[in-house]
Formats: sequence, structure tokens, C-alpha cells
Amino acid sequence: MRLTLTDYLAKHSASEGLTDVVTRMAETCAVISRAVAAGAIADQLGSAGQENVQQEEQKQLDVITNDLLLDAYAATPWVAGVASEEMETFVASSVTPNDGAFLVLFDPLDGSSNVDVNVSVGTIFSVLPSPAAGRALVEADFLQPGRAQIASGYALYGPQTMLVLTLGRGVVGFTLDPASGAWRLTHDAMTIPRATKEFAINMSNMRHWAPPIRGYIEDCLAGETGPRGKNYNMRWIASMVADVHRILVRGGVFLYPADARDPSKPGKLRLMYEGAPMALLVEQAGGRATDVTTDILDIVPTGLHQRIAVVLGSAEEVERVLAAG
Ligand code: P6P
Repeated sequence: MRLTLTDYLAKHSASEGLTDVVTRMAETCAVISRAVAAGAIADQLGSAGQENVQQEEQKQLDVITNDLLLDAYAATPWVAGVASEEMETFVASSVTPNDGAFLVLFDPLDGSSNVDVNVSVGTIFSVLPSPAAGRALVEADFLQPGRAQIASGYALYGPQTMLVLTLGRGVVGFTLDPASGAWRLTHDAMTIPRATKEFAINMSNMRHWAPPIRGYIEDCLAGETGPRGKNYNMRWIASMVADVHRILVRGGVFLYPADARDPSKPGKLRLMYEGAPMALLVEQAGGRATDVTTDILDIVPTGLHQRIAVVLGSAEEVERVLAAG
């Protein structure tokens, strides 16, 4: 019988508090999985008729999933506060005095525009230590580099619903058992192959890329008669969780570079609840993750919703992108 998440946490989690945090995330992601699967039947698809702090149109399920996660962490003594892609600033725990040891950050439904067309989406989460014991939490408490993360992971709502997690000692994957509702260990040591023949990038932005990125992709497109000496395949799901999951399972390189469309933005993806949690997973699986100048886990955040360029995946390929720079 496969280990459950509960068994795994009992064996590997460093503390009762971390077990509580991860268990609440997993339980909420199981609820989100059912909400996403209900789709049009539950009349929860489409726009919420408002924008989020990113000036992006919110889907109904963005709001629903964010509320589910807020409820999950509102009254636990272990969490001092949470922050989300969908909220301008953090929400402190309702427990007083709040001495929670952890901060939880999440993108509650990454790739949510895919839900309306029935393409895989996910929830991304990051767990940081809270430095605010004995005092009121402030936003600056969240602005810790990714290497400070105690845990990170994602839920992927695809053909299977999976939870992929690192507690800082490797990467494991659990599959939600539809029959029992239990998360069962199905991937007990996820590692990214060092080499790959597959890249993931939104090619429609090619004319906006800086020359090094353009040159790297052109070399891949040149195939076995070109400088790379091998043919490449391309994938782009436009759902970071799904693209990163494929890379964790079979290798590849994911690129969302800065581009000339908006020079004020160093990239599209957000550091705190997309780049940093994914970078921890990728590095724990033997890959690399960079914003093409710095390892993502070493970037000191300047804001909750800071955007960065992201290149992550098979170490050899990421190093090739860096060498192009
Ligand atoms: P584009 C989804 O909106 C997201 O934040 C990531 O999940 C995904 O990798 C990326 O944006 C897709 O961006 O510009 O290709 O739609």
C-alpha cells in the first residue's frame, strides 16, 4: 500500500507546525481540485468582473480558491500570516497573540485563464519562517530570499491531481486517490535529467526578446545540423505548474524572459509565489533556476509582487542559456 501524505509527514516533517501547514495546504488543494473539476456545472467559470492587484482580470475561481486558502490558515496558531497573488498585501492570522512560526504565500490558481478551456492549472505555495514572534507582522517580514524557504510545492489539477512537495530534502510527488481522497506517494524522488531536448517558451514573444535569448532559441530551432547538434521539441502550456511538472518528470528548460514589451517589468512571473517556490523544487531536484543574472533563490525581494525573468530546468540547458548571455 502506498504511503499517504500523512505517513510521509510523520516520517519526514521537521515539526508539528510544518505538518499542520502542509496538511492544511493539501486538504485545501483537494477541495480546489473538486471546484475546478466541477467547472461549468458549478457555474464558477469565467470572469469575477474585477481586477486583482496585478491589474489582471480575476476569474471567479481565482477568488474562490483564494478564499479557501485564507479560511484554511485564518485560525491556525502555526501561521503568522499569508500573502497571495490575488491580494495587495498580507493577511495576519486571527489568532492572538499571534506567534505563528510560519508565513505562507500562494498563487491560488496559477494559469487560471486555462480553466475556461479545460487545460491543466495549479496552486503554487511557499513556506517561510516568520521573524515576527512577539510583535505585529509587517510586509517586510515576507521579503526573504527563496533560500530561506522551509518548504514549497504545487498542486497540479490535470488528468491526475498531484501534490509535489519539497521540505528541503529532495522532491516527492503525491497523487490524489479519487476513491479514498487520500494523497498517495507516487513519485518518491523526483530528479531533473541534466540534459534535455525540450524547451518551453511562448514563441509569439520572440521579436521582443533580448539577443541572447533569441540566439539560444534559434540554435535550438536549428536542430541537429545547427550548433546544438540535436533536434529539439517545444512545449508551452501557458500554465507554469504544468510546464514545470513536465520538466520535473522528464527534463526540459522553461523560459519566461524579460522582453521589450514593457521595459519597466523585468519579466511576467512573480518572484515570491511563483519563481521562488518553483526554484526550490527545481534545485532540490538537481536542476537550476535563474533570472539570467542571479540564482532565483538568492534574489532578495523588494516587494510582495515583484516580477522576475525565469529560466529553470535541466542544469546543462540553463547553463547554455546563461552562456549565451
Ligand atoms: P503567457 C499564467 O498566467 C502564468 O502566470 C504562468 O502560469 C504561465 O507560465 C504564464 O503566465 C503564461 O504566460 O504570456 O504565455 O500567457
